[in-house]
Amino acid sequence: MKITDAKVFVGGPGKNYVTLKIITDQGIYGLGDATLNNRETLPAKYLQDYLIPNLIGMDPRNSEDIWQFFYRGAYFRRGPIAMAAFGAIDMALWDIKGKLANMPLYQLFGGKSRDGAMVYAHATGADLEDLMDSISQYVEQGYRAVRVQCGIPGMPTASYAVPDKPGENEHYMSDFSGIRPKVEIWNSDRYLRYMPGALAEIRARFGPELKLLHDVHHRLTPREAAEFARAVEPVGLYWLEDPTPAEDQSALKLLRQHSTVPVAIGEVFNSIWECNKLIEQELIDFIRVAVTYAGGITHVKRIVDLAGLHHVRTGFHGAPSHSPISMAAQHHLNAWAPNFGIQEYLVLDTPECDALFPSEHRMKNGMVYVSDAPGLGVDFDESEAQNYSYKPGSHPVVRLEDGTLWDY
Ligand code: KDG
Ligand code: MG
Repeated sequence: MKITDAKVFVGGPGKNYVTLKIITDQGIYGLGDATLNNRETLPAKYLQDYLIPNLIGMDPRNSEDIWQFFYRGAYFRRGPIAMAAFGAIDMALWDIKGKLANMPLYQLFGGKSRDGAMVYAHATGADLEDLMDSISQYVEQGYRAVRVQCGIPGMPTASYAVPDKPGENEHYMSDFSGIRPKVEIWNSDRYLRYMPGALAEIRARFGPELKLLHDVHHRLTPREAAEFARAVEPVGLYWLEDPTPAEDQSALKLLRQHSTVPVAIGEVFNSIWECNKLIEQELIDFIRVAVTYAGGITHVKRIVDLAGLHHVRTGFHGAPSHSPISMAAQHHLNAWAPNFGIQEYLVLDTPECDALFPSEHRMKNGMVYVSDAPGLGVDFDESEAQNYSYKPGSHPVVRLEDGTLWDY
């Protein structure tokens, strides 16, 4: 069996998805997702210029050797661009393998460990009352877990994942006004004074059963993060996400000395080499990698197995950065993983998105039910794809009130 061709598409409804289609001499094709939010053209170019010319003629069944060929064969290894490109190839090869075996991927991993996988939604508010309304809407839809973010009084601009005005959407999802970033102003002191009380009010309003998650988005110093984690301990968070910038991994030791709040990290990690110390030293409780930028199913499955040895559960990244193709790969891993925790779920379930990526994966009452179709169980409509093209976009940058650049 041989790979005869591979094509890359960039674009999508309200997003720039990077979709790879690998075609074989037996009429079976596989799909992969190389979307790297706001840098989408780069993995696409890496695929087109370097990886696809090598891929043609290879036997698609040898997904492990192909992964090793690209990873070990690249002298300058790792990084999100390369790992997103390898990840897309790997997903597509697993898709082909599943179709050859006529089995859904979770069967090839070891079968189902659960019927449905719990997901969490993003509740967001310009202020606390706006956030309470947003949480109520998700609770009414049957969600059992919600990430909660709200505006901080006195902050000169909206902060991370918070709309400017009540009722609007969180703005990081859809800023395609160009490649020059907007500026958000941040003040850690105001955040530290306000947010623990706001989280306590949310807990009081919604009771003990609702799982509450909160994302600090890398903005605190290690000492501040330890103070915050200790302050929010009575809230009983399901997790505290990215309390500090992820590069300084020893920062979490200080937090651990002062708090037992569960910590979730890893959405910006792209290899097991960024996860292994945090996992082995049991400094985190949830690993947040995604099959997209962390080298596909082959590599993420290794991370999941390592995490399982150290009581670390999965909480894969699932912001709209990912297309329904990598989300499908995660649905299969979530159905299988013995150490599954939760799945972030922000697939844009619009008619346009469903037309571009038809699939039988279903979300109901805050649970995802994986499709039994062979392979990934998601398709890609090339004629629909002709309706979309690349739109330049950007994440905001963050500055302190005196102009100092801070972590987004
Ligand atoms: O592209 C960046 C977003 O995916 C990120 O800001 C979302 O932090 C995020 C999350 O937890 O979903
Ligand atoms: Mg996050």
